[in-house]
Amino acid sequence: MKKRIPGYCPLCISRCGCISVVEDGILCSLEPFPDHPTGKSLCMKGKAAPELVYSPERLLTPLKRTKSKGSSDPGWMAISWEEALDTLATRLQTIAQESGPEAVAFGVTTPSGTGISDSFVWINRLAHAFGSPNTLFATENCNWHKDFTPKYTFGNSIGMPEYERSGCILLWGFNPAVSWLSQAEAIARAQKRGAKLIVVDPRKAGFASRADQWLRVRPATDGPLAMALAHQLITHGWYDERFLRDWSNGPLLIREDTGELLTANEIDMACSDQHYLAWDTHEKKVVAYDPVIGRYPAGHGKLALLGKFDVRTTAGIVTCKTAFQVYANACGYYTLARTEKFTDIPAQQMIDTARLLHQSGPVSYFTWTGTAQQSQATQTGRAIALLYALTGHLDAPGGNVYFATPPMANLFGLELLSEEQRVLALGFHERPLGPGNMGWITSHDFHRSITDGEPYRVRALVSFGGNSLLTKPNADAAGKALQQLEFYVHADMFLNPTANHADMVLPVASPWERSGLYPGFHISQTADSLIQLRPAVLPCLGKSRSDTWIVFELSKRLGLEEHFFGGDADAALQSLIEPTGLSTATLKSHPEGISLPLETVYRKYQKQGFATPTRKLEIFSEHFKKNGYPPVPQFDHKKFNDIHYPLRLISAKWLVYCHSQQRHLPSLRKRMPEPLVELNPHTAAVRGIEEHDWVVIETSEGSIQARAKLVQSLAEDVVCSQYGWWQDPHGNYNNMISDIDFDPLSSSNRLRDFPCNVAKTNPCP
Ligand SMILES: Nc1nc2c(c(=O)[nH]1)N[C@H]1C(S)=C(S)[C@@H](COP(=O)(O)OP(=O)(O)OC[C@H]3O[C@@H](n4cnc5c(=O)[nH]c(N)nc54)[C@H](O)[C@@H]3O)O[C@H]1N2
Ligand SMILES: Nc1nc2c(c(=O)[nH]1)N[C@H]1C(S)=C(S)[C@@H](COP(=O)(O)OP(=O)(O)OC[C@H]3O[C@@H](n4cnc5c(=O)[nH]c(N)nc54)[C@H](O)[C@@H]3O)O[C@H]1N2
Ligand code: SF4
Ligand SMILES: [Mo]
Repeated sequence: MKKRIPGYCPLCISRCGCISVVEDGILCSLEPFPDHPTGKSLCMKGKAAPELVYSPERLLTPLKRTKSKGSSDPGWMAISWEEALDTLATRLQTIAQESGPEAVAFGVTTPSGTGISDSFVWINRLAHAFGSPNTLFATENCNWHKDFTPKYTFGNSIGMPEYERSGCILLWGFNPAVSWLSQAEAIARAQKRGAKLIVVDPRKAGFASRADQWLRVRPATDGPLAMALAHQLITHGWYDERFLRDWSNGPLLIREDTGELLTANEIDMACSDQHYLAWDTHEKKVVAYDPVIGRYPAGHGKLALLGKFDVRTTAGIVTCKTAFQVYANACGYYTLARTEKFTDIPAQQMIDTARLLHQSGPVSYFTWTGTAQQSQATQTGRAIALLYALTGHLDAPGGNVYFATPPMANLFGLELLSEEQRVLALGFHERPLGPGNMGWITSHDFHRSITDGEPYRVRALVSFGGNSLLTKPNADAAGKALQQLEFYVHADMFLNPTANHADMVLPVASPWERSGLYPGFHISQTADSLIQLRPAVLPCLGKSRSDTWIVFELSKRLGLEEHFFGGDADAALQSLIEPTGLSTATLKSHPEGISLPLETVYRKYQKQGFATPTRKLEIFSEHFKKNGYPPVPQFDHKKFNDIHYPLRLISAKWLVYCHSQQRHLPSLRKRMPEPLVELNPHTAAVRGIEEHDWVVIETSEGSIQARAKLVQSLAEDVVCSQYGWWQDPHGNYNNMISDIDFDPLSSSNRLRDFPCNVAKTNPCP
């Protein structure tokens, strides 16, 4: 009997609506689901779902190690779930009693490139309920810079382009043609309708070849480029002065001597000390701004957005500039001539791009890992966000909008961690504004904790997927650290090099053997209005179980049922969706999803302000300054010229695979059997390299091999290689990257723009 069951493919962020075709209890194929807002088409990974489900390499029973950690064969032995979960719970409790719950780290793979989104909230909640502020996650190199860093500017994430109404779309270090199919479709439709397209990418990838402007930026010089474009907009007057005056903190006065915001207690003014000051150009005197209510006094004259003013304070005359002037001056450093040298972007192209931004709005933008995996990612993200702020299109029709999404209960559980436990997150003291805030830690801090006991020793890891040896920098050190862990349990569908260091592995059901909830599909209001409970279309294979099941079983054994709805996952789900007014029964009877009557409200800041300390869009971040970071974007220029090696190494995603996964699925491997490296033909020729030759890529940290792919459009000093290969002898990209050069706020790594060289070689056997 053939069944066609609606759902969505959860294997990546695109979450394409799909129909699972099941015949006689076997998953035969996945088909597109054109009525679904993300269901127009599926990629080859989605179509290969049956290969994933029935892969002979699936883990189908819990296993425990019988050989020592040093030996190449772990000597896996099958055990029962009872034994696995009992052992796990006992060990975790013992370690927590002896060393505190922070000595147990949790781990989770990326929801943007796996189906872990089905369980993400419960895994994080488990860590927090247990008392651990340490969850190892990819965030600093992944979503942090689109979802969290922008909070320091917009008080929110970057939002989502409203493609249906955008006049100009700016894709910056983001290649949706490979990484987010449903967004790519929306962009293609917008372009057909006449929207202009600007792409900033060292590679002519995806939409770059169809763009009105493709800016072939030199890797990791995106910050200076954004500042230079902003300089063009400001000097030509191509910015939304009214929006910036009314809704940014641009008018607030900054003392020239201290670089700090001038406050009301510094002048003889009858108002609260907490007020800031701006310059009234009519009255030629300061007016107080109350950040608590987010207002200036009624009836004030026009506020100065640019300019320098002498203000009489109780301690004498103090020269001040507006925050916007401070920013404009910082942008002014990035003249066309200077920026051309940094970025390799011709001066005329910068002017043309600035004009396009000005003339063809509303502008929307998206940026992702091209700008995130840099050692100055925070300032880069700020520079791009501020450039965007100049357009005035944030949360406006056709701009980057915060669509209305199905209301969900927040069960992430950060509040379950006491304040004392929260600040114990590894790396939190060094970077209090970074991912430690959310209970997420980096591999660098994790490994230091294991090997050096700094600032204390983590003794155990419970990881739900992930393959950090392949996906985080400095894999050699990572392997050594994992070997020193007292107790490591890894839950996964498959073994991988990281899991091979585990003491136990737990078999996880594939997404087709479990259900998953998705509240909002991101790419438009229609998509974001849809809430869908994807049903399991098959029973769990072997003894595999969902991550959610593992979490809830563990919660019972750890005595944490009170935080896990008595260990009842259905009750938990009902709680999660409570604010929507829907029941799980209703969602179950509508596997195609339910569209809620949600409406976009534009420019929400006009009612509620921005969720920032000044309640305005923050051109100037006092919060950054207080924590030792530049309050307006600033870059270390030495980094742009630190080449001891002649070439600059970058990496990117490929359509065929997600990160280190799927190389064992035959139909995919056939399409991309070996790792590739993209090189300019001239760079290749002077080294005697021809198309398809084996090449060795070398950095100060290590080397790998890959097949040459000659790409005329790539700059001569840029090399783009793949990461994530391990069922292959040619080496691990991330072993060529050092983990000590990272962003000082977020700790994102220099996975792009690493100095390297290439040479012709013979492949290893
Ligand atoms: N050089 C370089 N390195 C990079 C990147 C880059 O661009 N360049 N990108 C970075 C980015 S953006 C990210 S997000 C990280 C990703 O880093 P990781 O999260 O380590 O991702 P994967 O390599 O995809 O590892 C996924 C593992 O989780 C398992 N898995 C998949 N689905 C599930 C599930 O539902 N449950 C469980 N329990 N396990 C599951 C898979 O079988 C696999 O073993 O890599 C980063 N590393
Ligand atoms: N097929 C597939 N899809 C995926 C994933 C996958 O692994 N495979 N992973 C998912 C995940 S976890 C994520 S985070 C997203 C990521 O999605 P994207 O951010 O789109 O992923 P990338 O291809 O790594 O990077 C985007 C572009 O950045 C460019 N780039 C490299 N260095 C620089 C630079 O210095 N400056 C600029 N401006 N650009 C640069 C690359 O050439 C690339 O075209 O994709 C998700 N979707
Ligand atoms: S792009 Fe491919 S892997 Fe990602 S959700 Fe769609 S079909 Fe699945
Ligand atoms: Mo990611």
